Amino acid sequence: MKKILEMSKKVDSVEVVKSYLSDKTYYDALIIQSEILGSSREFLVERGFVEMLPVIISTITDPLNHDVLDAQIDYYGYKYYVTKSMILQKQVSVLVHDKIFSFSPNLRLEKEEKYDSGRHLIDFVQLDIEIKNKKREEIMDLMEDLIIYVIRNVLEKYSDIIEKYHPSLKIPSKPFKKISVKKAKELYGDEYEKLLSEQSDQPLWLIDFPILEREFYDKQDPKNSDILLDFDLIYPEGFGEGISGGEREHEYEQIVKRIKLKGNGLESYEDYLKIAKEGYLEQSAGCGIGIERFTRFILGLDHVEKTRLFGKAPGKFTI
Ligand code: ASN
Repeated sequence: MKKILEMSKKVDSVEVVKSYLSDKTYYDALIIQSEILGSSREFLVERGFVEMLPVIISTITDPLNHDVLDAQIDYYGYKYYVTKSMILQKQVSVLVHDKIFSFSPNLRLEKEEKYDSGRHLIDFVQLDIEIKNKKREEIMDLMEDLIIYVIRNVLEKYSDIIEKYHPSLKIPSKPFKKISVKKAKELYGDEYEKLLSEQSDQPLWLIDFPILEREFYDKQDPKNSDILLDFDLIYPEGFGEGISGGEREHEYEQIVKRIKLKGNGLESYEDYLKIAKEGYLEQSAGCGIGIERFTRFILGLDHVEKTRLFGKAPGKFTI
């Protein structure tokens, strides 16, 4: 905590406005991002998805697999969590409509060291999707189509902007390569994600994460209990991770087992566990694609903070 106060800085609000007006990147990034939002929505609605409004605060949220500072709101003596991801709400939402999506704002108070990744904002938006009774392969296939659809539209409409920022951008070809985390570690060592991304010129899938490396809601592989039926999308050219998702745990006993395995207490999930115990949760699979990261990749920018107005990068305090 002390280190954060020493290193983090307040950014002058007038300087922020001046940079928006002098650096054309913001202007162009907003045009591209607007196209990403519109094209993604069009793509999903065309395939029968129903859009739901995002959940900003709730009695339950994603525990995440990595450490962030906590964000809670006290409301008449009860505790609301600010959404870190809508995963647990998505599992409930597919009971109402089989195929749902939402542009979901997530608050993750990342430690300031994350700034250098170029990929982190503490307040970002992910396009979260979930489908009832689907396998992960169908989600991956859908996301390949979505990425191709969006990039094609961007290139068709805004080739002048792309030419200026990321002239080597091309429409990826299907199917994207898949590599298990185990295999990737054998080939590249601990820096596998970074190296895979840097050495690739096409997006690719990392699959089968070891059970303790991801959250409790990603489904354990019934054929190999050490791994999960999940995936990450890795952008090429060093742009790193852009999607994570998987099949979900939906059975009460298994969920409890998985929460305990991660060393988490059950108290924070009381409302979620009640629903699971009553047998309401069903099989589903889904994922989330970070909008700012997608924009950064398409434009080939060095940092996601350039992809939106009022972006909050780790360690910065700003309007
Ligand atoms: N959106 C992700 C998923 O659907 C979860 C996350 O962002 N942590 O799996």
